[in-house]
Amino acid sequence: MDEAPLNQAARDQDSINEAARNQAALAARLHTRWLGRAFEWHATCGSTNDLAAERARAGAPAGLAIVADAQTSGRGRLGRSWHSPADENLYLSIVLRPARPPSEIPPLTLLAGAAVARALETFGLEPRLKWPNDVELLDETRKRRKVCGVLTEMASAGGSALHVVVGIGINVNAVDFPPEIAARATSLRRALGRPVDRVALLAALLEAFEPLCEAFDRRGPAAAVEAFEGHAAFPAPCRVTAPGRPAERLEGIALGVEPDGALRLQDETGQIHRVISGELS
Ligand code: BT5
Repeated sequence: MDEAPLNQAARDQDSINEAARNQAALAARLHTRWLGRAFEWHATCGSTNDLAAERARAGAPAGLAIVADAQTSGRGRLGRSWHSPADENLYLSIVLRPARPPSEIPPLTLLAGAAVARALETFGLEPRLKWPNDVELLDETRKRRKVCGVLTEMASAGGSALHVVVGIGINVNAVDFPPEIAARATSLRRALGRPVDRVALLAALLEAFEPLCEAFDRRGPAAAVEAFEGHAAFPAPCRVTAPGRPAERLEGIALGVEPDGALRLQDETGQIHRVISGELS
């Protein structure tokens, strides 16, 4: 028999064992009441968001968390891809069932960003949130680099949200990035100069997110906007382009976030715009 398939089988088994160890380590140290109490840690999958949606459709409870050590088709917004190499980073999706109407769901992205920012602060970092779904760190030249992205997806029917999947990708121990993102990405390890325990980071994130989710259930988008603004730099000069239409752009000063989660932007004539979606730079 050929040796290569045997080696591959041994490596696959190692990954499965490692995933099981991580899942047990998390269960032992997690102090949440419901978020992440139901938990799956996979060696690999296509996208944790797809797996979480599948579980949600099958009736999974709010708070189910799915983590993978690697994703073969990690996704960003608008069909973009999320670089998801094995064993270095965190790829997490959480099933939520907020008691809020579908129109109030998009600000959950802001809320998740705030939870990530709070978790990163416990590691001594100073994260900044970029509307709507990026968490950034400053590098040694004070340039902002993306360390995390959030992708929120919802299934609704008859005017209510059936379930929401909040996907969070954090660059934890990655040192090198592919050329197309190398100038804009960073990791916790790059920022701190030392590796970070992914289980410890995950526990900090779930513990930060649980009370924010409860506040969101009670108060809706206002809770998300408040949490987001606590970690965002406003006012700030900015340019917004329409997704896929770089010629359509708006420049001015980002003043803050509206009660429904839209970005409030003042152009050079003083006119105020509400930006519902777009790319900020
Ligand atoms: C996002 O999209 O930033 C949302 C990313 C969400 C990823 C998580 S991982 C767990 C869960 N499962 C999934 O399949 N997805 C979620 P967007 O704003 O569209 O940004 C995507 C862009 O960020 C790409 O087009 C690249 O330019 C850049 N990018 C890709 N991978 C990156 C990485 N690892 N670090 C920093 N930037 C990256």
